[in-house]
Amino acid sequence: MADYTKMWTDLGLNLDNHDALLENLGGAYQSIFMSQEHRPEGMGYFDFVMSEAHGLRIQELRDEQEAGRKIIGSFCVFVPEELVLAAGCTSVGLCAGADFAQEEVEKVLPRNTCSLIKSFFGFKLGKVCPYMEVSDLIVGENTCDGKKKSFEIFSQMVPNFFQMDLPQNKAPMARKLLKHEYEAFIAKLEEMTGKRIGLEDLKQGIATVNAKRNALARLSKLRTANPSPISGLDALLINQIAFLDNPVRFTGKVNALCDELELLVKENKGAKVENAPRVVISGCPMAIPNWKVPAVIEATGAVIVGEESCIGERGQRNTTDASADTIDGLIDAVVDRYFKIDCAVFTPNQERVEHIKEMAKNTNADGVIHYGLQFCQPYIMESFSVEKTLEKDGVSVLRLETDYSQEDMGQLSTRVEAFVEII
Ligand code: BJ8
Repeated sequence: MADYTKMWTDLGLNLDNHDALLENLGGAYQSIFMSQEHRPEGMGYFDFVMSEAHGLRIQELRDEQEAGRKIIGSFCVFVPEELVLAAGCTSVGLCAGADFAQEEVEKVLPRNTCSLIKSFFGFKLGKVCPYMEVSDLIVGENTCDGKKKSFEIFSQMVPNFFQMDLPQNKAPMARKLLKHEYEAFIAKLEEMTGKRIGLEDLKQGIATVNAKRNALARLSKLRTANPSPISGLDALLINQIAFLDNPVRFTGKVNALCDELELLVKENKGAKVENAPRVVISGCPMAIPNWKVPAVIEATGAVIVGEESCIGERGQRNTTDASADTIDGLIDAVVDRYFKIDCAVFTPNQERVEHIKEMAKNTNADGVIHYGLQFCQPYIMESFSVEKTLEKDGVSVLRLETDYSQEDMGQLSTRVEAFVEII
């Protein structure tokens, strides 16, 4: 990597902390990703993006900023990238996938807060996240109680914060609320840029994001082959990078990778052996660099064939209808697309369990591993009904509850190995 010390200093990062984070991250990446066998050549691009995630990509964002674009950071797949792009801004997902500065975090948050929330507080307090620091606006959403209440504190730590209220059910009034919130978000973006979003801007924003989602859907479909042409770890990595990379370039690279995977499928070549146990992973989002549970699963010889997660199918499936010829019609289409997201903060949330069943069937999975982050009430509560409903249908389920620490690795491996043996 080139020397980015000046850029990191200008962004206000704590260089010692940041060096420690990068060293850790680099080591984990080498041992988890680069040690895999039979990786498609197209993964080279995604390895490169990861190696430059705090370097070249941040430089690009700063160049965009100099050219007048605003950078919008967000934590949730309910924040529509279509609207951000239509406003002439760039969207970045703020990762929250590793523990950092835990002692500092526990001075401002209760200990029994989920790792994901603690993680973004740790990145902020430890001054190690260039994406957070480069963002002109950070959007927080009222989803689970943990995020909603912690944003009251977090919003005081950043210069420009926008709170988005989200519905908790799928009633007509709830849809009205979502539309109201998206209109308020549009107004905020327009105020920041000093420009109104036009019909063509929004059409273009929708087209760019639809193309990205179509490429990711193509990748998902290719994983239904036996043997699957790509490991679950690599597919997860691509889904994680979807939140950081330039969307047009990313789409091109995913499609190029899919061309290669199509050939591998024709030649019956896979990331793992034919008939390897096939697993769908379902539950809390896995933000970069949270690779712990997938690494444990694939170390057993099993292959992950789908992620029912916001960093995966829940976040990326369904495109937006771009056929309306008024701004209001297009905003309605955006609302309709996002209103389908079956996050566990919604109640009731029967669609999610149906979606998991459908994914298990379409991917020919032998079992589902439900991944719940400790203290995440929405997903852990739902995991009981997910298990009951799927097992009634003959699908084996393993419920895991964990955090970002490495302390339970032994116990996790034992449980996952035992599960993989019986499926
Ligand atoms: S749409 S899943 S990205 S809210 S793990 S912080 S739920 S206590 S992240 Fe999410 Fe949007 Fe829903 Fe998706 Fe709370 Fe659970 Fe922590 Fe969580």
